[in-house]
This record gives sequence, C-alpha cells and structure tokens, in this order.
Amino acid sequence: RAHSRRLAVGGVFSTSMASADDLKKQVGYKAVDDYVRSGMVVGLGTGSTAAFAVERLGQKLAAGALRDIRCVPTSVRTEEQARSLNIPLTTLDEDAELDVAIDGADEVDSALNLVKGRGGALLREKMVEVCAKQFIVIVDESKLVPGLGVSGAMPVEVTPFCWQHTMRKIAALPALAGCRAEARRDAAGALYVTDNGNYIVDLYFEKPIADAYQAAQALRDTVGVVEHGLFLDMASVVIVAGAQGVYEKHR
Ligand code: ABF
Repeated sequence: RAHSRRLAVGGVFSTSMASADDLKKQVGYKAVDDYVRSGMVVGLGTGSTAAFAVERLGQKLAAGALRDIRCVPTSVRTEEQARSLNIPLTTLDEDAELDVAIDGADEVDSALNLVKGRGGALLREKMVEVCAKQFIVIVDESKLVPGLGVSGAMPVEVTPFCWQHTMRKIAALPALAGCRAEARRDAAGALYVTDNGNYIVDLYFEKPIADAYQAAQALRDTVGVVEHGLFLDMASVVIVAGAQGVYEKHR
C-alpha cells in the first residue's frame, strides 16, 4: 500500500492561497529539481501540469544547471513546447530505456493506480512511461480519488475502422458493467482525432470501477482497442500539491 511522506510546508512550497496553476507549477518544478539529473533520458508528459515540468527543464538547460539531457515527448503539443525551449529530443526508437518520465494524471487512487488520457495523449504516454525506470506523477490534490472512474471519463483509444462496433463491444464488457460509452468530439462536434489518427471512446461510471485489473484485461482483449487510460502499477512516486503543502506518495 502506498504511504505518504509530507515534505516542506511553507516557503516556496506553501500552498495556502495558492491558485490551481501555482499548485501545478510547484509539483512540475519539484519533479524536475528532485528527479532529473544531467545525462538522463527523460519522458515528457502532456497536459497543464506536465507543461510546468517541461518549462522547468527548459530553464535549467538554458541556465546550464542541467546538461546532456535527451527527452521523449508524449504528444505533438509537448514536442512543440520542448522544441520552443530548445530541449534536445529523441525517440523510443533511439533510446528505448528512459531514466525517468514525468507526467500528470486525471485520477490517482490510494494504491497509486491512475486514470490518464482525458487530454487525449494516453497511447504515447503509456508507451513512453512503461519504458521509464522511474515514473513520477505530478498532481494537485483534486486528482486523488477513493476509486478509479469516479471523477470523469476513463478514455479508451480505438481504431477509426468500425469504431461504433468497437464502442458497443466495450460497453458490453462485463468487467465494465454499468459504464456509459461516448465517442469524444471536438468543440465543432467532429470526432476527436488523436496524434495517432485514432478516435477516443470515453467511459463514464456511476460507481468506481470494481476491479481495474479485470477491466484493463478485458479492454486489452477487445480487438479494435488500441490502448486504455488505466495506468496500473506504473507510478513510482506521486507528487501531490494541496492545501497542506507538497508531499510525496511512494509505492
Ligand atoms: C496528461 O494530462 C493526461 O494523461 C491527463 O489526461 C492530463 C492531465 O492534465 P492536467 O495536468 O492538465 O490536469 O497527464
């Protein structure tokens, strides 16, 4: 079971009166300061929290405080941010093992299992983060949940070919009993297309997912599913920012 270790409260990590962006910045910066060293290959996450980690990495490289870093971005968005900050990039084809990956999450449960992918980047995130020796998750306290699937969608990336058929198959899986499946659409009402040219089916649950391992297995076994947003047994550390300060949860 995960345990918590409270870190600095006060000073730079004081969270009283902190805005949501301040909290994200604190965990994003802290992840880079504490877990990234010169010479490392680093996985760069996607989303508003991960963007602060990328920003910090760019600052430290520019200042010479970090050297000889190569990074694997998990989305086109993150790749563009990294390029704008002159962060050297690589791919899993060149660097199959990462020292560390840093990313946000949509939900974190007490065992440090995650729901990810509301930002649409779940496939590349999972491909990159499973290759990291250490996967550092950065969240504000609002992401901590008593059970997975309670705070919003659990996304599933599917192939465009006969996606409605795949969506019906997913909704009928006994391991996902009680879920409502909806194709993700953009603001204009068109089907949302991922960086990989696929679609996303968002699953909504009325109660927490009863057995996330069974759900993950059932989704893996469904032909037409490319990847799902359950990231189980992957997080090494979760850095949390909340009203009482910044603290870490370790597996
Ligand atoms: C990525 O960004 C995703 O897996 C997750 O969907 C999202 C979280 O975004 P934010 O940090 O903006 O809440 O980590």
